[in-house]
Amino acid sequence: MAEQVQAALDPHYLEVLGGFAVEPGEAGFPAGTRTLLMIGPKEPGFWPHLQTQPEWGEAHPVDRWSRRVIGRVACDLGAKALFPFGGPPYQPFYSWALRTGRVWDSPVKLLVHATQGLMVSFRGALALPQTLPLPAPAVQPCGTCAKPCLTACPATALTGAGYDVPRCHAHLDDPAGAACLNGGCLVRSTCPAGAGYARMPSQSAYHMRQFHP
Ligand code: B12
Repeated sequence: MAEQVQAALDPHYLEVLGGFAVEPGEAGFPAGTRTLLMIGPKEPGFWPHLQTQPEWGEAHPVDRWSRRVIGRVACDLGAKALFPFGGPPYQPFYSWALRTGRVWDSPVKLLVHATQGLMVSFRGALALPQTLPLPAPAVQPCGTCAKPCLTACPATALTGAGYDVPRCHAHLDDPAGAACLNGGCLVRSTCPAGAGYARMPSQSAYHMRQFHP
């Protein structure tokens, strides 16, 4: 079944980033859920693929594409699809990610993944009625890291003290914030753990524009 899930995701440049077992009757999940799998972009190729899809060019293409594609995969597998967008209220993707043992909170609080670093993000989750074997827990990459994330933010908006959202927006309004706006958050892109993750600058720029229209 685990192979079947990944095989269903492969054509869409998506992958299982981690999962966890859900207790029978546990609150906060669709009835009958026994396994939750968290799904994110599989690189290289995710962004160019997305731009060939019918949703591209209309409003909120990434979320509408995620709904269609992950929704269909869920139907085919007898699962329920859950999404990080569409709130408030929001599904607690951040807390779920911590529960996988493959994603952690970083020194700047954003989530960090062993191979995708601070660039980790989710397009959806699959709530399955079966108890499935899960991706093994990984090693937190920050322990041995020099932690450049702590000092990378030119506006000191995202640091070990947390995330000052108004300060981040003010910097993005200033010409000095062009590098962040056009190439993505410098804190996220400085993460050594994510250095091998082929996220395209145009993809980061798109998400920054969503965050800061
Ligand atoms: C609302 C929201 C925001 C808000 C407010 C964040 C806040 N202070 O709470 C704003 C608009 C500021 C925001 C910004 C960003 N966000 Co955001 N956001 C969300 C969203 C939709 C809901 C969070 C929530 O309230 N959940 C409800 C509570 C009950 O659930 P929870 O999981 O327990 O909530 C925890 C998180 O909110 C976390 N948290 C607290 N403060 C912050 C601050 C930040 C920046 C993040 C990422 C998390 C975070 O602590 C909470 C308690 O454990 C989630 C998706 C989701 N469904 O969870 C994405 C999510 C947390 N965001 C994400 C991302 C990618 C971003 C951006 C980096 C987007 C971008 N530009 O590309 C930016 C940060 C700007 C930057 N420097 O680049 C990712 C996480 C990536 C990561 N590596 O950690 C998520 C999971 C979305 C996804 N599809 O993957 N975000």
